[in-house]
Amino acid sequence: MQASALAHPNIALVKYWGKRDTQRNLPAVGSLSVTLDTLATRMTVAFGVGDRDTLLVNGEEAPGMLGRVSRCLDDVAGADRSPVRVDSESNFPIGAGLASSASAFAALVVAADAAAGTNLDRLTLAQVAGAASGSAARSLYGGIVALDVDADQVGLSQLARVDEWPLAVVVAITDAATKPVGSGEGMIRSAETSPFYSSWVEQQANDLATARQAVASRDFKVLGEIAEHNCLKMHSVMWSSRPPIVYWNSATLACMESVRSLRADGEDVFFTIDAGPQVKAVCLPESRHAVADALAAIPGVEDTMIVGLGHGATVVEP
Ligand code: 2P0
Repeated sequence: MQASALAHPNIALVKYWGKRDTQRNLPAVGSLSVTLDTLATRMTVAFGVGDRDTLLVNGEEAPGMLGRVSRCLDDVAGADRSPVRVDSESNFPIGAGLASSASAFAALVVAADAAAGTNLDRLTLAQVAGAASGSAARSLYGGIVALDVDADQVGLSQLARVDEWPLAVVVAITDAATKPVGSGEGMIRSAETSPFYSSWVEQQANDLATARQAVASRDFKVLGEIAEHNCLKMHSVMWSSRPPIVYWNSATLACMESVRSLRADGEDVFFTIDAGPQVKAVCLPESRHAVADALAAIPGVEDTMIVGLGHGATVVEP
């Protein structure tokens, strides 16, 4: 009763920020993302080990995350399941705005399903992962992915496979430390205090429709315009929350400026930024080296990585 799964983080181009139902962790808005390759979380789940659930993250006990993990395992295998030992290994910084909870919970549900032999379909696994961490639902799928929300559940669709539109993403790390405000707490604060929150929610359907159409017609320019606009709106909601939620540092701003100037020089690139100070520059593959070189030269950029688009979470050999 043991299995392992591998999942990649995903980066939203149209963002999820806000919850319709905090109890069930139902997003207030739909979102659209790209699943990455290279960065990955490998999760091993073993049922029937010990007399209580245990969780190791990169070899260290992580009691703070255990409640969320145990509830997610209940959703897959039933509350009467036996105790579980979970081992999680990620090859990138955790809790720093690189979507580590997305790859972690996507890998967790796939490994738990295989270990318990429950054989749930992909959409159900995505919904279970999403109940633990909203963005994790998207990492069950590869390439370009849309998450839609209706009154009481999320739906997912793959808009383009990896080989259908092989975009590249340059990740610029400007501070790998754990973020000061977690996403879940930040979303609740924004809904309660930002005067811009209701407009953010209202406009999301339009942004999603524009981005979906841009993906369908492989229109990189339109996709970039809507993604940057949507990202800046989300951060405006964060900044206008009380107390404000500011994830950026001066290198974050310098990277954004550099992306604009690369674009003015003819490179096909746009930026997006999540709940952290890292900048993700999405580009057509032919622009990736010029973009990575420019971002790496910015003072305060600690590291850059060039990644492609990846596949959805899968079972792997233990
Ligand atoms: C996203 N983020 O769409 C947005 C953009 C961060 C900024 O989804 O509370 O860890 O666990 O459902 O999925 C990060 O939030 O939040 C996130 P919970 P999650 O990628």
